[in-house]
Amino acid sequence: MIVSVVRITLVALVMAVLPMTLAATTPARATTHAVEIANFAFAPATLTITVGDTVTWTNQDAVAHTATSTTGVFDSGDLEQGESYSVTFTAPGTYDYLCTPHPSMTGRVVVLAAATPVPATPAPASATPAPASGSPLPDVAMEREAGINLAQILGVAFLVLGAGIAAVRVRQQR
Ligand SMILES: [Cu+2]
Repeated sequence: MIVSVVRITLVALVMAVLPMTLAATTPARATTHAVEIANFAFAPATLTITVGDTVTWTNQDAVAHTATSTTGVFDSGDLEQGESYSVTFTAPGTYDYLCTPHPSMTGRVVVLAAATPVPATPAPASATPAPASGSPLPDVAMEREAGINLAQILGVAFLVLGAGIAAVRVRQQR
């Protein structure tokens, strides 16, 4: 009876650790996308990104512009020539924005949900931004993996400790 409880606990522990391992093997690669503000226009006017990505607007004009969400999600305030403003998008959706002093200047950021880890229908090669030839993998992604691995190790150590305490209790009850 008690042994079967311990066994169930161990199975539960393994099931708790497995998703952590899977998550660590498929790290999301956050990207930064540039939108130039030049000649009273946003370029690109429509930008499609993935959740977790960052958009950086940079004003090239001598006149001050803003990147202001039409739904109040973000507002750069006045960007003088050469100034930049960044927003990291954490929720999927369509984000329309405009320049407050020049409302005819409009733009849109489409934020897609994170890519599904199921590789049943691989995306066409053209959809993947081609990395510059010979460029190494981004350091950011590697650092991120290392961070998750540390968390995993701590998590497993914690769970093993818990299982050990459970085993000792079983022994005491006998
Ligand atoms: Cu403007």
